[in-house]
Amino acid sequence: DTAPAWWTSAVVYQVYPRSFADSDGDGVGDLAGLTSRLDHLERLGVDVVWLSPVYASPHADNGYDISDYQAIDPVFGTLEDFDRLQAEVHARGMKLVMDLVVNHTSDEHPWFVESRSSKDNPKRDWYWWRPPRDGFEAGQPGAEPTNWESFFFGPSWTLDETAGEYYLHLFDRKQPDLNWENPEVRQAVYEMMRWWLDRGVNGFRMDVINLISKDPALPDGATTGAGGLGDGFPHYGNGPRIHEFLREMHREVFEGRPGELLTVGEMPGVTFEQAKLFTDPARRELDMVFQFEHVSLDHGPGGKFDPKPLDLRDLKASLGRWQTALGDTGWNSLYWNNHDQPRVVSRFGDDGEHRRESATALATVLHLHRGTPYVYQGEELGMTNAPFGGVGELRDVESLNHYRHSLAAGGDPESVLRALRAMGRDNARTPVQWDSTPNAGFTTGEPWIAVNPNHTWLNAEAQYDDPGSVFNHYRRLIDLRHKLPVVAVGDFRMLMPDHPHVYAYERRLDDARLLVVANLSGTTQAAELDAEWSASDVILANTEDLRISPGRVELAPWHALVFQR
Ligand code: ISL
Repeated sequence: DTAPAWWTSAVVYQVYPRSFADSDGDGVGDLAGLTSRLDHLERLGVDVVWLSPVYASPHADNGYDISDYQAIDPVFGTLEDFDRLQAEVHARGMKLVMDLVVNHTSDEHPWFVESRSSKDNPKRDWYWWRPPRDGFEAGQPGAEPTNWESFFFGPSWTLDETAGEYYLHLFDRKQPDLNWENPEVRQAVYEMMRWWLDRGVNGFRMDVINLISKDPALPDGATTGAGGLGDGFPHYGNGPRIHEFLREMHREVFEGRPGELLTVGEMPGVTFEQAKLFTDPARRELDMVFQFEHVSLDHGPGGKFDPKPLDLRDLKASLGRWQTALGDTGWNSLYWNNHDQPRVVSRFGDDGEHRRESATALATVLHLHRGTPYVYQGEELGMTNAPFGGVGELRDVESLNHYRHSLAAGGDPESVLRALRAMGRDNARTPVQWDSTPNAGFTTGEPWIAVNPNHTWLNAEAQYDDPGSVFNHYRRLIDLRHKLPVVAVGDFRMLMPDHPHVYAYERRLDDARLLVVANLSGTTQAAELDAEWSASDVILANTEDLRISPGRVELAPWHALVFQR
């Protein structure tokens, strides 16, 4: 067999550029700002930077609605700024991975502008156009070609008056879905990808890539209740040609390219059986995928905005299942956070009394699994959810649509807001907290979204020289992955699966063994250990207070220990 892939010992850092660092005082983060802060990433020790979209965009969904794939949006800078950033990233020995958003474009992309211009435009078939449902007039309620509900609420079809037809948008109406059945669409995408690779980028994070193959029959989904809308997922999630498309993309774009590249597919609703197929290297599709099972465990019957407390046993069962399923073939991505998820320390940890301990315990548990860890900006500082006062402080299209639709359906504004505060995506999008100055060192202007008031004490500057800080704990975890092959490629075995508060597992590679034991609760917990482990085997802990006796360890709230032999 060959050597393990380079990304088995790599850690990826996600930058959401709008909220990272602003160089010109317009209140929006930009490429020059990011370039000026690369020392932070180098200090942390990450290997790869994944850059959320910086392409030209009307920003209906903060850049996940692209109007030109080969231009930088002026709010972020210029192509020159991009080249400078890329050169600086590479000069620090890191790689740069771009966000690829090709399930949909912006409705302002020239492709869509042409497509909508008339029924016989050559690009008409680049998107999903359909007449009103049989027996309905255009615009009449229920006339949408299918009953599918959009991810961002309401129908996933919008009527275009020009030709009296509807177009499909699984997300916002400003994000029309491309028709991947059309080979011209696929070739245009591949050409654009090659252009970025030729420019020097090191791969792609592929937005909702498991939604690109739709069943062309477009059947209705089972109705889920909300205004008679239905769940279309079975007809576009992991659709009939998805593997064919990804293999074709691999062949057309990646095959034979020199250098170390990374491909990771974002895949809502993906199962581990499917993930194994997507990431089996022999199939030449993707290196790894983002799955969503573990970040759905606190969703209630009403979905993400009907949250319920996490049961740790569910989390262990879920992540453990994925470890086993992709144990021999395929590869896991490991993440708690990204720009769509609430902050993990507020969600699964304790962002009050035990903030530092819970942030470091959660990090320890995640990073020492088998897979490639992803750190989302601010996570390495233990940044928390934001205390949004009212709906006026929210910016995200998903949150605002949810608010509007819930109130229209008779929801109580205060309880809708409470759910948005807990689960809304804006929690992840408040500016990175660099220092204690009024705008946290993010901007000299008016930030596009409010800075979290806790930046006065929770910030990067306060953490660099504090050995016990969340930042320095992440640094040590990343270092462990670089140094220890057992972290990168060892086997995984879950321990104590039924314990409600302790997360424990073992990794093995030949004679090397690693043991992770963490108390993910606010009360003291005890765990039994194999008698051979002793305090002298501890290589990393988020406390100096070790309570280890032969065969037993006692863990104060949120304490996490790593043993190695
Ligand atoms: O966070 C979500 C809503 O609850 C997810 O469903 C999310 O929309 C889904 O994971 C897809 O996310 C990606 O594509 C979206 C974009 O808004 C997200 O920011 C992106 O990560 C559409 O491009």
